[in-house]
Amino acid sequence: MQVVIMGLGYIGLPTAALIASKKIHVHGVDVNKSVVDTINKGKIHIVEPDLDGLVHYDVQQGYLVAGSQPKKADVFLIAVPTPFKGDHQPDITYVEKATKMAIPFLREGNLFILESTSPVGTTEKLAKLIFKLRPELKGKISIAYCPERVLPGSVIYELQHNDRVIGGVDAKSTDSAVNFYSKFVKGELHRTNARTAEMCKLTENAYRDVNIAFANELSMICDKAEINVNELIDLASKHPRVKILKPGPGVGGHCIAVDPWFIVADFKNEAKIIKQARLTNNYKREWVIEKIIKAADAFKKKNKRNAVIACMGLAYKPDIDDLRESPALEIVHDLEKMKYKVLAVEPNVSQHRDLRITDSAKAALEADIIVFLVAHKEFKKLSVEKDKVVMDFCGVIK
Ligand code: SAJ
Repeated sequence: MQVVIMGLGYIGLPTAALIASKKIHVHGVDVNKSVVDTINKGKIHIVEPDLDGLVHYDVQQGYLVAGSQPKKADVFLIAVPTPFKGDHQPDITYVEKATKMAIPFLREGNLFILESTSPVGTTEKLAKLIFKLRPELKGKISIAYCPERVLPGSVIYELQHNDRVIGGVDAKSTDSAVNFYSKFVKGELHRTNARTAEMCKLTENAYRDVNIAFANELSMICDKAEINVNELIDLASKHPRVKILKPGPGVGGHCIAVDPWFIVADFKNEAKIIKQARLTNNYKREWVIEKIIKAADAFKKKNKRNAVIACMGLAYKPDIDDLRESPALEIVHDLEKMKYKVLAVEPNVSQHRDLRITDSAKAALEADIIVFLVAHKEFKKLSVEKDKVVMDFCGVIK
């Protein structure tokens, strides 16, 4: 069996590596030449535990090869990004481009799979595009949508063990996609149609976004009501049917802050809570900045000098080095732009393009105001002197 994977990023590369490790020949395609060269050397261009060893092994064994162009195969799998445009409208140009690149190589009996997070109806749209250019393939190939649902940081484990939702444009397509995934997924494979599978992926991340927004809204209410939000959440969650997520400085990463907009864009009148959750989670960052500024200005008034503010954590969530769309990083940038004296502390990153990163012990000694933005495990052990102003936006302090 030959598999072509279009897009060798955070999802495409681990998927390619896992499939190749089952002794299936994988030809990975990426438009970025340096990505192709890196992989062909058995190395990787992204940070993901356990991935480097797997890619090295697959390339050495000859089961994984990268290139700039697709070739004839049995299965074509699209895993390119679907960002949104300035007005929060989904942008599926990469998906369409990758599909157009694959179309000339399609043959009777092939399976074509879309994994990229996409608005409802995208897979049917791609089917139309394929049959417009290759009408002779109508009824002769299978086309399905199967979203990835892996957590950055444990991708290789989750790719194998998580359940998958698989939706074909027809029953035969669903069957052949289920058959394909059963070769490397140990989790259950759930059959549906393409539209439901597309909506399922969006729903999962919108669900989490709405629940985080609930926690963030509570944190702002509690601040006004002089109640410790973390204690409150712990207590409320003792109810057998209540489980509240944790408030933070906002929602980062490439998925949860993006995917809900794909629902809002197509269902403006209906998706009210989903849209408000996005707005609330974005607003939380502004609210945090205002709080820090207030504390810094009060310090200056009292002490007749500018406060040194230690910002603890830059990553988009605890215990990772991923800074993509990180609210903590944006808060630090904004404070710096406003000329506040900031010490950026991030134990998982040693260097940054435009920030000087310091270690937490030093920051704890030098700073006047200590702001916890990400609940990294290192911060939980830190003892802070009593004379410091401490602001905990992520529940580090017990
Ligand atoms: N966050 C909170 N409070 C919480 C939980 C998370 O503020 O209680 C914040 C995090 O700090 C972070 C953001 O939310 O800024 C997102 O973090 P996450 O761990 O919830 O999710 P991601 O973006 O790393 O990965 C998500 C996952 N989706 C779900 O859990 C429903 C993952 O399974 C998906 O595969 C991934 O999105 C994706 O690719 O869509």
